[in-house]
Order: sequence, then structure tokens, then C-alpha cells
Amino acid sequence: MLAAKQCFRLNSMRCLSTSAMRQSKLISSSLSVDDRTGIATLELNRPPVNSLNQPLLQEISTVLTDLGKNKSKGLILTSSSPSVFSAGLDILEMYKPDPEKAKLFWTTLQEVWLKLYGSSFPTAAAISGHAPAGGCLLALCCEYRVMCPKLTIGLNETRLGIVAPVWFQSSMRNVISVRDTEKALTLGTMFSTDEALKIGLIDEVAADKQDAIKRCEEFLLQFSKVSFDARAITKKNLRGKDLAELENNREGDLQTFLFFLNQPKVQKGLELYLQSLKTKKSS
Ligand code: CO8
Repeated sequence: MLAAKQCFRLNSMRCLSTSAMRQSKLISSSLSVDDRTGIATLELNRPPVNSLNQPLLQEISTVLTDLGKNKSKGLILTSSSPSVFSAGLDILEMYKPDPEKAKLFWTTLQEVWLKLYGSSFPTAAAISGHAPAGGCLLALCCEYRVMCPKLTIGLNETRLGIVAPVWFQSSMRNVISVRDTEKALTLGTMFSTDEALKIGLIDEVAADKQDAIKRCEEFLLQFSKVSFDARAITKKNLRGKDLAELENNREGDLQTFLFFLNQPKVQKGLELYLQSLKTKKSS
């Protein structure tokens, strides 16, 4: 059973304790289900910045499998941090990588993307903190995004001297125009909440996290009037081409990632970026 501290409880909410959850305890996230609505909330909880390392990605992947099997009423993805939704991929997983660990890390990320972007159940992100790079990717995979004021969101990979894979790109292109996607990705733009709303990268601005969760719930509850299967197939048809592109080329995508990762220039870029984060902190 999940330990009490691993479980995010609100009024009328209960921990989900299905078989998969029992088998793999959640350490860096917590899952709850609203008894009234059946909507699940997955809260990322890996201080300080919810960076996505392999174990956290594995937890997300397990939860997504479980919700899919249970024909969930919907998922809200959020964060326990007051300031960060997710800082994206854990740079330490990519800096001076161990080859086997890097392989597992990337294949787990692929799985998360395939399951979240292609989920049969509806999804929404309550973005209550900054969402750079992989954090933005998680939000983009969802069908609806509600963000709190004065935050930033974007796929900033080019600013780190790295290239966002094609499936990162298609996740953004599925949400905003091709023109805006090209500009955002080539510049590595981090959008403010207001800018993100203006280009449609997010759907609504909420006053605070609670309000963001409420608005996500309202979005998801609309599907109670719609056939689960009809909805799921429609979504799959719309996203199927993007999903197939990765599904049919997982090994090639992995090799591309490993090739890039082993470039001295990429490693230098990651080192400098890590240093800049530390310098920012000390100044
Ligand atoms: N990975 C690992 N550690 C991180 C990350 C990260 N992504 N982000 C921050 N940290 C660390 C910092 O180094 C710092 O460590 P320490 O406490 O040891 O000094 C700690 O977390 C706290 O960071 P901050 O002081 O910066 O926290 P703030 O609350 O001030 O700021 C931010 C939070 C805004 C999230 C800020 O930390 C930030 O901008 N982080 C970097 C975000 C980013 O650019 N992520 C990109 C990751 S790459 C990715 O997701 C896609 C890669 C695609 C694949 C490419 C193929 C080659």
C-alpha cells in the first residue's frame, strides 16, 4: 500500500492502490483519485525542480499504463513545487553518461511520451510552476493546459546547444501553428504565461494551483457525456501519425540520441549549462 506521505490527499480524494501501484511504490510523485469524479491527479514531487530522471519517468510510465487499463475518467498532471512544474530532463542523466543508463533513460522517456501523447483517457496539465524543455513536453502531450501567472514555458533546447527530437517538435506543432512552432523551436523561446496564452500554447490562465486544477477538472468532466471509445479512437486518429513516427523508429531515435550525447560539443554545452545554473544560484 502507498505510504501516507506519498499520497496527495484533498477532500473526497483517495489514493489509487491498484495492482501496478502496489507493485511499484511511487517515490517521486503521488497519485490520487477523486471519488466523486473518478479523475486522477498525478503530482510530480522530486525536489528541488522535478527534473525527470529515469526512476521518475518510470513512475509516470507505470501510472499511465494503470490508468489506461482502468479506462480512467481523466488525468491531471501537476507539481508539488510552488515554483516549478518540471525543469525538464535531468541534465545529470545526460552529462558524462553511462551508456547503459543513458539507453534506459531514453527508452523510458520514449515510453512516457507514447503513453501520454497517445493516452486513451483525457489529460490536462495544471502548470503551477515553470515548465522548460521536457517539462513543457509533458504539458504539450496533454489535451488541455492551464497555467498560473508569471511563469515560463517552452522548448528551449537550442539554447542549450541541443536539438529537440522530432516527437518533441510534433507535440508542439499539434498545439500551435507550424509557423509559431518553427520560430519557438529554432529560437528556443521560453514564453511568459501571457505570451503562451496569446499563441495558444496554453488554454487558460488560473489564479493559483487550486484554480488551475479546478479548471482542468472542468475540462475533463466534459467527457463524461462522450463515449470513451469514440473519444479515444478520434484522438488516436488525430495523433496517430506522430505516434507511429516514433513507434516505428524507436531504435533509430535512441541511436540518434546516443550519438548526439556522445559529441564533445554537446557534453561541453551541458557542462556550461549546469555551471550557469549554479552560478545563477550563487549570485
Ligand atoms: N536537470 C538537473 N538539475 C537541474 C535541472 C535539470 N534540468 N534544472 C535545475 N537543476 C538543478 C540546479 O542545478 C540546482 O542544483 P543545485 O541545488 O545543486 O545548485 C537546482 O536544480 C535548483 O535549480 P535553480 O536554482 O535554477 O532553481 P530555480 O527555482 O531558481 O529555477 C528553473 C528553476 C527555472 C526550472 C531552473 O532551474 C531552470 O531553468 N533549469 C533548467 C531547465 C532546462 O533548461 N532544462 C532543460 C533540460 S533538457 C530537456 O529537457 C530536453 C532534452 C532533449 C534531448 C536532447 C538530445 C541530445
